Amino acid sequence: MLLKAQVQILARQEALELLGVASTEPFSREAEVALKRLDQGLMDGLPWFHEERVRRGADPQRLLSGAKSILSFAVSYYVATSSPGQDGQPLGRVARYAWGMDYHQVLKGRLKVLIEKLSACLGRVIRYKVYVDDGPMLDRAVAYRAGVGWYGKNTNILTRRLGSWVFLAQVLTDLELEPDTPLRKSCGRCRACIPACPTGAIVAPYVVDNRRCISYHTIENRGVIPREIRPLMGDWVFGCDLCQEICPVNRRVAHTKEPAFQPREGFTTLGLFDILALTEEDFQGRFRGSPIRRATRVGLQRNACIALGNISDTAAVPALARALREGAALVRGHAAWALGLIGGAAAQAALEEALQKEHDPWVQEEATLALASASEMVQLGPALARK
Ligand code: B12
Repeated sequence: MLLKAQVQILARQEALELLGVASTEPFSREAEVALKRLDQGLMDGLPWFHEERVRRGADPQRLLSGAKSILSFAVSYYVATSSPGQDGQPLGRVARYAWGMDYHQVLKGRLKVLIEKLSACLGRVIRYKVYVDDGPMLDRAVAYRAGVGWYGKNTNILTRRLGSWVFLAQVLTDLELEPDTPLRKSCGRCRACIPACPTGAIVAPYVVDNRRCISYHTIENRGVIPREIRPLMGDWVFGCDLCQEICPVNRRVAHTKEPAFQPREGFTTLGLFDILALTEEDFQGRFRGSPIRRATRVGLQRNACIALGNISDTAAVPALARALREGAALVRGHAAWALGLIGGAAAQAALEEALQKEHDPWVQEEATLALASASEMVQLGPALARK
């Protein structure tokens, strides 16, 4: 008991807000759920999320032999509003979790300090491993078992005090601590998050289909975003918060005071013309130490094209035309799509020019389809104006 109280005090010192303890029994039910989702193709597009990873991650003894307990932490990143955008250009939205510094580095550093201090208090070496998002451990399953929060229908862990705007972090350790019990709480009859997802990615309560999730497409998808998903993505360029913003549990939560997670200027929304113009060197420099780096430069430029298409302002035509001439193939194809959506004579001319020079078959296909849609709009223009 004394030990748990000591951990609590040290956690507070390291600004690790919510703490629970989970046993190291295998997470058999959660592994079954994850394996079923894999089988059903709901995790498609994440090659690193495979059967062996799930089996390993669900068995704490395989991660650290002799492990006796898991410390489960939740740390808020919530800030309500973003800073105003950059010099009048169209902006793309970034999910809140990426407004501040890279949480992997920040939290892992704190967890290590906590263990070092605890080790000094106890006068013995503690065997441990830390996990924050990027390891095989099933972070949500641990938080649920440790009583840190409950499963929301959008699959996020909801906490009483901080809502779902939390990062989850774990220390798997050989310390023997009294385990906590899961909370006796659920979302009840509330289903608000399900229709709030514009792509219908929450296919049933507690089930997200990765292939439809805006967060997946903008962050993890390294290829073409399906044509039917693109118009539904709005102006999101990195992640998505819609299923959390609608959640009533998230309504009255306090802002985080954590300096590392305060919104940084130029990270809460991204100037879309700036993104299209980024060189690899610019990209690495600007997003070093930010979760946004995960999307890669080409991925972010692809997302910027889609957002510009959805915003549909003709002021974006020159920037998109340049991307269609000079971007990577993935960017060129999505720039063509956006120009087709915006339409007008200038967009049409850019697409015609591209079609004369383009060698990539997929970009040719996108440009051909886009040209058909842009020309249709040019022809419909006068008719629409007469109405
Ligand atoms: C892969 C992944 C993604 C993928 C896939 C999402 C998905 N469907 O899992 C993508 C890129 C889409 C993604 C998006 C996001 N992610 Co993510 N992601 C992960 C990662 C690496 C693995 C998640 C996982 O195991 N998925 C497998 C599926 C099957 O799990 P699941 O849907 O969560 O279901 C589990 C439980 O809900 C439970 N469960 C579900 N149904 C049932 C039924 C029964 C009977 C039982 C017993 C259990 C159970 O068991 C399942 C297996 O553990 C974790 C970090 C980690 N290592 O755990 C972060 C993590 C889940 N992500 C996180 C965040 C912040 C996000 C985003 C909010 C970011 C954003 N704003 O864009 C979105 C949220 C989208 C959403 N609604 O899920 C946080 C979530 C924090 C929280 N409060 O829950 C995590 C925990 C990272 C962290 N350490 O902070 N993510």
